[in-house]
Amino acid sequence: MALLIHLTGVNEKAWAEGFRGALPGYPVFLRSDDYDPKAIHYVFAWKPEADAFEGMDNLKAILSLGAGVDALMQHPALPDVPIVRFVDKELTHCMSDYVIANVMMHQRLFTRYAAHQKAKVWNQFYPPASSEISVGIMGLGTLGLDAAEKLKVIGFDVCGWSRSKKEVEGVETFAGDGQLDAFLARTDILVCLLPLTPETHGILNMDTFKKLRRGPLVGGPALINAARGGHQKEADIAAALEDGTLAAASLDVFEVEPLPKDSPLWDLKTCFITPHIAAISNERSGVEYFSQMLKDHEAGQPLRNVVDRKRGY
Ligand code: NDP
Ligand code: OXD
Repeated sequence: MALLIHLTGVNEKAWAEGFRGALPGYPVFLRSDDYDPKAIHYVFAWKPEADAFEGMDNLKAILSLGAGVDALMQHPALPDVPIVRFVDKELTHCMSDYVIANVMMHQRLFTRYAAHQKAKVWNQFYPPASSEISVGIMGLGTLGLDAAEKLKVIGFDVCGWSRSKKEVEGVETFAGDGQLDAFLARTDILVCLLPLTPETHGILNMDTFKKLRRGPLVGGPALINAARGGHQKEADIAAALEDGTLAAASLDVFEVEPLPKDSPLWDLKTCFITPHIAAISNERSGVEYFSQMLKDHEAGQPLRNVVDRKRGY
């Protein structure tokens, strides 16, 4: 029995130390350690290499550092064991902070005022009240629901779209492909918090942007994507910002990360870029969550927050 830490582009040593502290007596290996793959019962993974699971005949579960498991789901030799994703209060809180900050930036027309400041223009144009602005959240899961609840409390008119129908007090909900257009037609600020699956790949495209409401949000609708770069067609976002289909966009994720230096998005004044930092998995709460999960599972309890392989999230 052992836990292997396999994190690409993340400080594996720090996480391993955390797990060793939380799981006294339970062997925790780094990739660079000398270990027998047959002894590995759990792998804590982020963007694992193609040979990551080779020889692990006794694997019981894969623990995903990320809330999103799209990279794992595309692994060429993914073992047929349960995948546990990260569901965490702190991560959820951070994502809602990001969403609220960006929604309010667009509602308060900060793009317009930044341009005015640059041109030394004093023009008292009053932004619409939050109650006049409809925020449409794509994905009403752990993250989307929390953001929806908080935006509602601030006073926004919130609606949401998910795969299966949801009942959320004070939030108009839409479900499935059949209701996507109706959802878009009453949305001024579109927030993407979907998992990346074959169904949601490229969903943020020109056709989608053209269906958004052109109403109380002066200058046109805005887009916020904090989910995955694979959801967006960046050429369409650039074109939509240039021709006014979108007034502004906040992007935390990109088709290729880091965003290449020659991307036109860098130079668009109405495009707000952050480097995939909306909500990163916190080491302290991650170690606590996954160690408890491992201990509970070893004690015979079922795993929680297990990915549905068929749905892909
Ligand atoms: P959940 O699995 O809890 O929620 C996903 C939501 O999306 C559900 O409401 C689901 O519908 C809906 N959904 C899935 N497929 C479709 C579809 N085809 N059509 C309509 N709705 C769909 O995920 P989380 O809220 O925890 O996370 C969402 C994503 O956020 C992650 O997958 C990850 O990619 C991203 N993320 C980004 C971070 C960052 O720092 N930028 C940090 C953390 C996460 P239903 O409820 O019916 O199942
Ligand atoms: C995640 C992420 O999925 O950090 O958790 O993007």
